[in-house]
Order: sequence, then structure tokens, then C-alpha cells
Amino acid sequence: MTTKPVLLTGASGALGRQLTRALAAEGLTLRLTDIVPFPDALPTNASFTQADLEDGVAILGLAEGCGTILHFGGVSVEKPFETVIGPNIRGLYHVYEAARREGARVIFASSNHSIGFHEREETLDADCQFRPDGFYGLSKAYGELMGRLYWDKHGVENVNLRIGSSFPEPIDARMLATWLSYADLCRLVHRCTVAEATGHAVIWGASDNSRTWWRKDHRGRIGWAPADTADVFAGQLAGKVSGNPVTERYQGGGFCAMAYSRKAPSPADPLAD
Ligand code: 15L
Repeated sequence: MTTKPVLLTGASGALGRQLTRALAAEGLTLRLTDIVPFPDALPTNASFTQADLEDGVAILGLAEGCGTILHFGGVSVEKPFETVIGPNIRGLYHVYEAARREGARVIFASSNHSIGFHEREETLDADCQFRPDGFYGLSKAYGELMGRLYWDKHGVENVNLRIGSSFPEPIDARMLATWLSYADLCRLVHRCTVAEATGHAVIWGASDNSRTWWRKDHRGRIGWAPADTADVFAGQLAGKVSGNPVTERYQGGGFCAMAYSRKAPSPADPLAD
């Protein structure tokens, strides 16, 4: 898989830039793309093409000859339905069609927001029910199901990374459970790229955080274990909470509280779930 070029969508985003640096250093040949220009100096083994995920012809052309597509492009936060649907649904379809044509593996930047309405008291395995916390999370659940479909029907391998919070450092109490260090992210994506076989896999994208809400997944297939932990930030962040009961109740945090209009369910309510 690794001798063929690797296509990275969303290359100009925060995670795309980290991946570009790390994967180029691993010696992979990178084809980078984004709707906005690439802001950094290009590594020698990388090229960049500005393109819109909604342009299917462009995506097919970019994927030609690639063995892996790292799909990190699209809308990455909660937005109105009409804003999300083009990049995250139609664009995703273009990526999967390109992968089918090239026989490439897809590594998909999914998100904890696909399961965000699970309560923080729950510990989830990767085969838990989708409980998206907005249109963005819904598009990520759709993306994971797209992977399910393309594996079952066409044998397109895909790894769905249910990323928690990938930032330089955790910034609040919630991220003591959800943080994924940049270094752990880069090692994870590298392992996904070079692994012998993946099938359709789902992996929690979080560092080794003792406050985690997430348990079993398919990381054994790719041979990855996180090396970092948010625990070292606990002293400064444990009390850093929002004060919003919806935000603090659910795993998706503030995304759950955005435009929330349900009468808050009481835990005693048999239909609360
Ligand atoms: C995500 O999916 C977002 O892309 C990121 O900006 C954070 O909000 C993260 O989830 C999170 O849940 O912390």
C-alpha cells in the first residue's frame, strides 16, 4: 500500500498540516488537496492541488494511482444542514467512488459527534449506536456507514477514526476524556496507511486518557496504541466545566447544546433514552 501515492483531503486544515509533516517524514509520497491554499512549505515528496470536494472529476483525477485516501476534508464543526451536505455528503461520495475505482483504502476522519448524545456515564464500544449531536455529527455517521457499504459491496477497505478532540493540548475538563495528541493522531494514521489489511474498521481517536468513555475497537488490526495521555493536565483542567447542563451531560459536549430545544429529559423518565 505504501509504495503508491497517498491522497490527503483537507490538507490545509490543522490536522491535515500535522499529517503532511509527519507522513512526509515517514517517506510517503503525498498528494495534498484542499479548497484553500496550503499554508506551509511543501515537503519534497508532496504536491498540492487546490480543489473542491464537490468537484467529482477533480477528486477522481487526484486519486488516480493512489493506494490510500486520507479523507480529512469537509466541514469540521457544527453548521446548518445546507452547508454540511455538499462537502460532507456529496464530497464523501466522490472520495469513495475514487477509492472504488483505484482499489484504494480510505482512512476517514470521523468524529465523536457521530455518537455525541450518549451520556458521559456510559462506556462505549465502537459498535455502539450512532447518536449524532447535530448535522455535522450526522454527516460523520453517514460517512462511517458509507464505509460499511463500500466494504460490503465493493471490498473497499476503510478505517473510520472516531476522533475525540485533537488539539495541541486539552483545554477543558471534557477533553481529559476526549483528547488525542497530534503525535498519537499521526502515528495512528500512519499505522492505518501501512497496515496489511483493515477491512471495515472503527477506531476511537483518543490518547491514553484514564477518564475515557471509550473501550473496544479495531485498533488491534492496525497495531496502534496511543503513547500520550491527557491525565497530566488534570490538575489544571478538572474544574474547567461550562455550567451548561446539556453540554456537561453528554459526550459531544457543547455541540449537543447548540440549538437544543428539547425539554431536558429527567433520568427517571422511562423515555429519557
Ligand atoms: C470535532 O469533531 C471537531 O472537528 C473539533 O473542532 C472539536 O470540536 C472536536 O470534535 C471535539 O469534540 O472536541
